[in-house]
Amino acid sequence: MKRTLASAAGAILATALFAAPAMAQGSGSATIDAIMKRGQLVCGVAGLTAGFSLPDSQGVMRGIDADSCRTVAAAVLGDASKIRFVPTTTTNRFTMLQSGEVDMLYRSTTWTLGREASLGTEFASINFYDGTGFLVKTSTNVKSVKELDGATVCVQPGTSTELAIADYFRVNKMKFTPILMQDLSEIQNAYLAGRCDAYSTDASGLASFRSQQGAKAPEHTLLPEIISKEPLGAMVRKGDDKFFDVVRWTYFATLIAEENGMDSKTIDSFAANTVPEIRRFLGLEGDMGKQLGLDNKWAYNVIKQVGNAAEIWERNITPLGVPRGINNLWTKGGLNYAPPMR
Ligand SMILES: N[C@@H](CCC(=O)N[C@@H](CS)C(=O)NCC(=O)O)C(=O)O
Repeated sequence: MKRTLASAAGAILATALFAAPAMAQGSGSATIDAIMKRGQLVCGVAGLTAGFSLPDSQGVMRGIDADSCRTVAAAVLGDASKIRFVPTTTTNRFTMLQSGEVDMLYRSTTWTLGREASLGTEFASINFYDGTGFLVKTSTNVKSVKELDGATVCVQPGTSTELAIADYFRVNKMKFTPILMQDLSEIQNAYLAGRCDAYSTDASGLASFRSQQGAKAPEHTLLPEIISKEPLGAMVRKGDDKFFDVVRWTYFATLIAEENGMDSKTIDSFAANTVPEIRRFLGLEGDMGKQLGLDNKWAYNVIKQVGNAAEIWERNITPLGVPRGINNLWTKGGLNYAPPMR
């Protein structure tokens, strides 16, 4: 009896302690409160990868990760431009998120069990279904990863690529020597200079690198094997469910808009539409935004200012020559499937 009372008291105290900070804050989300207070979303990106996040000649960050960050700024602040991009590396990205230096990451980061179970972080969305690939010099005439037994492979440390290659070579009873380099240009130059037989990272990253070679792109061949699943997405800190919901549903909003044929150019023409999900999407009924702790125009702002999932893909990834494939909507043979907005 005594023990029961004590543990009940403990539970009440724990609840009170847990609930106290949330009650003291406006939105119930420490992250959203911080974003609102500074009037800016701080989003961690790579900052060096064409198609993902790379500043253009005007210094504006471009890419699917940059735009995915912008969707969250549009949802939370009603303004996609209220954002600060913070470059992160493959190794410091997790501590930058854990320490609160960034609110979230959209940084070609693969969702894995380890990263969710042991880092105090979790994944709210997948904005790119990718896989590990290998790039070799066309002149080597290597046609398959199976020919890479004993090869040296350039790979960035702290990546899931490292682990995927180790698994693949082990399964296939092959050996390789990793050449680990943190700095992107250093590793790419090492590969170009012939210091490794292959360069491995997400196939999208290889397509991005190859496209940056311009006229010399044909000198590099992407081998046909994609040896792992690399679902890349938004990473947030655990313990802030409201912000998690916002990031997740902001991504779903870009899919639902595409499903319904709404894009940045056409969305205003849906104002008089009578389809219930479209009306809820536009904030005309249902208080979807309010339920998330946002303005009811949140999803409208996302699409009007940044675009739907197809627009974001076509703007950023199509120029790399990467077909949408499994990144299409489920209705077009892809994996992108959003739950109902109701
Ligand atoms: N998805 C993998 C690999 C991430 C990765 O290495 N990305 C590369 C290429 S897509 C990158 O961002 N390089 C740019 C940089 O390091 O600044 C992971 O999460 O570990």
